[in-house]
Amino acid sequence: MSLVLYERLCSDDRRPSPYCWRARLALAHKGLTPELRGIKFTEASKVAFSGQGKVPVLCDGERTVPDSWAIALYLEAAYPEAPSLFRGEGGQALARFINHWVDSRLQKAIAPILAPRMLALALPEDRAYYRETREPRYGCSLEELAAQRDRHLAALGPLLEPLRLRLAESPYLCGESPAYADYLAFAEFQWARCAEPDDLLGPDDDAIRAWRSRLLDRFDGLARSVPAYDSAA
Ligand SMILES: N[C@@H](CCC(=O)N[C@@H](CS)C(=O)NCC(=O)O)C(=O)O
Repeated sequence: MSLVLYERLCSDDRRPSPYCWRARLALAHKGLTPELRGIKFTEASKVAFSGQGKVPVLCDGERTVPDSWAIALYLEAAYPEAPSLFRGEGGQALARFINHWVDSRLQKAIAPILAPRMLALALPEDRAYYRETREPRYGCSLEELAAQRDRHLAALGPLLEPLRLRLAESPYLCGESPAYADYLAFAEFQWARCAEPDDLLGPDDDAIRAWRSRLLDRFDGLARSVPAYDSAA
């Protein structure tokens, strides 16, 4: 059966989207290796067959699944023999809670720091679209947003406290080995790694840094294998 993952494509073949990293890591957790197809910001029509225009979209044979959470649920149901993404009903419910926390808090804190960087990371033909869609979201130009960087960085620190506390207790959010809740949070740091020259973590964040490093190494270094921002040409 053919397995294809449509994901965001940026310049130099970079793939920074955190939503798409959720799907990449969920597939790796299940031991699956999809064919990757890059979609530019201005190519939403190329995934219109999925009934919407966003990525990730997974195609597994005849089956098309848009949305990272739906992809995780699909993989868990379709590949029950492979390692579980949730480890049971309670684990799935808690992963969904983390999904909401990441979408509504963590990503909202990280995105204003990374959005100005993303302008350069987007393909040249996508930059006008990126500016037109993101500036209304932040209510200012991307250059003004860049000037607010220190304020957004300061707001991120306290928000990471639950991660700091949990990762001081355990190598992964999900215990001795990672599962989908880990990938949800880690994908935001993977986005930062792709888009941002500086480490967003502070001096008190060694436990988060060690967790991030373990996840970069996971699956034969899958997340580490893509270029970090500072190795940009
Ligand atoms: N709820 C969706 C959100 C997906 C999403 O927003 N993906 C971004 C990846 S860059 C996207 O396609 N955005 C459309 C755009 O930027 O125009 C999920 O979890 O997969």
